[in-house]
Amino acid sequence: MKTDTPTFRTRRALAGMAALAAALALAPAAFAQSGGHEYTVAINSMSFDPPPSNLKVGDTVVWVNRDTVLHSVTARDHSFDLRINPGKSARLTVEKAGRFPFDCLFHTAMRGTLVVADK
Ligand SMILES: [Cu+2]
Repeated sequence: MKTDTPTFRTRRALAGMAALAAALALAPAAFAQSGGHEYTVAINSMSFDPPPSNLKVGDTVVWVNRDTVLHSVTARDHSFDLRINPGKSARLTVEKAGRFPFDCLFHTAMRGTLVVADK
């Protein structure tokens, strides 16, 4: 009799459920963090796509690096500084209103400005 196979399957199933439960537990925290809108800004061919024009405090910008080199999204006043590897993304939740010029530390011709309104 092979009695160890069902036990093995049960263990694997339990491990899978534990991982799923952990993922579900993280989800509400991620939503609670922001509460604002989420926008995606791609980085393509060594330039930033235009940021959203209607950003408000509490909104989140997800930067997606579609290039094959490392980029940064660095505020000139250093209020934010993200490093984004090729094919990866990074999230930035904007916490104060104002104009925030930014560039890429590695390619200084890459520039943009985040304009953030009050809530
Ligand atoms: Cu760059």
